[in-house]
Amino acid sequence: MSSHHAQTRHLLERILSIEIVRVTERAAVAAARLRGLGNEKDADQAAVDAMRRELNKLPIEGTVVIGEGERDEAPMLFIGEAVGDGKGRKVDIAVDPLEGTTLCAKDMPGAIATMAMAQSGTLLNAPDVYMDKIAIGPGYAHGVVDLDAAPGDNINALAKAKGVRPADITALVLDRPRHADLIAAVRKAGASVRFISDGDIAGVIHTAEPDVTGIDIYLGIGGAPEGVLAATALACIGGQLQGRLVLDSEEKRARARQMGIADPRKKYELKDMVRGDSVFAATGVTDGSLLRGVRFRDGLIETETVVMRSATGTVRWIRAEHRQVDKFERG
Ligand code: VTB
Repeated sequence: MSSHHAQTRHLLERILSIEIVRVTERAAVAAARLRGLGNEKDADQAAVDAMRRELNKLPIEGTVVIGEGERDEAPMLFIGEAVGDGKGRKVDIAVDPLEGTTLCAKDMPGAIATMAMAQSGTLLNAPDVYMDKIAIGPGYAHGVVDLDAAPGDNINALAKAKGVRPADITALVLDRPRHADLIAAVRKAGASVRFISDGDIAGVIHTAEPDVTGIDIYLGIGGAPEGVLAATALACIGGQLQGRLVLDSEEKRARARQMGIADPRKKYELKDMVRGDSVFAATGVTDGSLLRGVRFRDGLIETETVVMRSATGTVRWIRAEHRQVDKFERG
């Protein structure tokens, strides 16, 4: 590639990393209009429609590799859908237009609109199934914790590496019956468990700043799409993440095979989920621990977004005031 080419490519990536902020902003605002109305589906659809509209304005030839459902289901941003104006760079797109639909419908903390963009062919193409995950922040030797180690051993290893007692370790876990054994084992090792009802992308991101969040490790089974999105964030801010798809039926294994997954038991490292340069963005829908939610004021909409680039590790927090409210919402 000529240096001129390399330069334009670089420039384009830099521009795109700001452009994607518009995408999550609009999805967040659309969903926020339906906060607290008890209708998860409508809120999700509103976020999807806004996200698609904005994605299609980007100068990219994008393919959704992490999305919601398959082609013939509800008109979601489906896996395989082409997005962008079709004229720019080929990129992989991962979306979770409304992460925490229940949180939004109940106007509870932590709903976000999120997406990631990466070099074409570099994101794990995961079906919409569960993923068993383990994540810690930056600064530890690789492999200090492991998905296949006993939870108690992971807590002890992490405490030792951090130079604290297991009692000083806090694990974040989704509050689900399926985690009963995991929770018991973590507590038996002496660590404490903090629960979230939804929203494990933010949960994984929080492990990167234990001093601020009080969270040292994320453990348990959540969505696979959320796992890949969290991986794109950690690829920017550092930290370790391992995941394994939960392919517990022949139907799911067949679906995974079709997406190119030969080994249904494969343990994915972060670098297997995100193999190239990526950009991650999230905008708050409801107020949360990661981001402030959308504020509607007289003639003004306020949003807060975080956008990260893996190539440089830059993290930007963007507080925006949108003034042409009608235009902003109509697209
Ligand atoms: C998690 C969480 C999501 O789904 O992935 C979780 O991050 C896992 O699924 O916000 P179950 O709800 O079936 O346990 C969400 O809670 C909702 O999409």
